[in-house]
Amino acid sequence: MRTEISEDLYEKACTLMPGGVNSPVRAFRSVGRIPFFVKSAKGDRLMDEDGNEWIDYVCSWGPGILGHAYPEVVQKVREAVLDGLTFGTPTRKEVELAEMICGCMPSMEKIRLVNSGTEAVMSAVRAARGYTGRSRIVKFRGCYHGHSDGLLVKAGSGLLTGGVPDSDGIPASYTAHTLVAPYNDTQRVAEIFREYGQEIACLIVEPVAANMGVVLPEKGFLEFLREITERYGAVLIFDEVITGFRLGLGGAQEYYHIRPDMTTLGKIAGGGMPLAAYGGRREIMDCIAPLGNVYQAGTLSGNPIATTAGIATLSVLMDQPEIYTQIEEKAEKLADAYRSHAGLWVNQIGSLLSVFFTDRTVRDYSSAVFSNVDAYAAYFEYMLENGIYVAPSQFEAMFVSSAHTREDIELTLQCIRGLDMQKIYKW
Ligand code: HOZ
Repeated sequence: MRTEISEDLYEKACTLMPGGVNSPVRAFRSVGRIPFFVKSAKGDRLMDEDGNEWIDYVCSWGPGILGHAYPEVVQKVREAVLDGLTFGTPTRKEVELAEMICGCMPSMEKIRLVNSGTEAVMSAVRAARGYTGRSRIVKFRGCYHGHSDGLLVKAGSGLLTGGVPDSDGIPASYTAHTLVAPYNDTQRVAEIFREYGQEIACLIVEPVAANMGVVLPEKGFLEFLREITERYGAVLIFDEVITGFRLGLGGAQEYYHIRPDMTTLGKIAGGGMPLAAYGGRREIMDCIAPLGNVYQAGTLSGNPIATTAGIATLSVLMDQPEIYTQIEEKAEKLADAYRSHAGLWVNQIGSLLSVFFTDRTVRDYSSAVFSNVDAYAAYFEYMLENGIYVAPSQFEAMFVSSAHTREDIELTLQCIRGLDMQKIYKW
């Protein structure tokens, strides 16, 4: 594998950007190597500056459900660009995309388009606080909801491997209203509500956690969250930035038949462009300016190129709903191959999966962090040497797309079967 050009770029990048990157996990630090620099991508393949090519199971951390450079999406974006890049005015496409999203997720009676998942969550929490007139929020240990101040408490994703439990630069007063419970622990949630119930504005949860690796909600967990938030008049927010349009057109809320009060979306909703959304019950959304006093705004919100990519991507998924069964089947095959090895725990749902380097059940943050991250790093290196790119961290998800070909899935299966666990674990 040639790495000279990526090495040079990385050296220069490190003089210009913190850690040489624009988002921490991309620096590959938790797998103990330097990152490759991608030049282009097509279908299920990534090509780097040195001419290496990988089968990609990161898919830009989720948006790439159709693979890279999907022809219809690219064509629509090309056409849209000629009409102008940004107007800062309402457009027809915003209305079209809003209608599509609300049609897929009926719990979103009204929606606001923003630019990133972080912005969507931050705004949803503000709306919930404005609506209820309460301050406290409940989140789960290991669930990641973007990097806004109040939510960087026991968060997942890069924070699990970055060596800092939470973030510097956040005054304690900003997180004083954030209460944290272990994922899947209904008893602890009940205790929190018994103590603070009348002060809780909202409870936010990834209905399938995917930022401490993939962790599934246990039977009754989401139902319990629905019931207790309703009982105490708190807003239930489903963070579906990853699961939205990934587990199906209706996301995790359709999959588990739970109607949250609010939902946050990103990734697939923008078809690979910076677009995210939050929405929910009409009376909550009507608290947002200019109708109400909860302020939230953005110059590039509802950007015409991003809405075009979103519309094009969702149109493909709506026209070909069989994609969901196909990508789930591929993910199941991969999961089965991993499960044939001792010393691994696999969580999989739809086209999302994670392989944890532990033989214990992974059901929450404490069990996830029990994984052997050195073994994960050895596995990552082995996959890379075999032309396969998986997440450069134990605590992220593996994403399967409609572009993963039968041949590439077969190559991946062979590679998984060939894993030498003695070597990986240095047994
Ligand atoms: N927050 C993303 C992982 N859950 C990482 C995004 C990126 O580095 O691009």
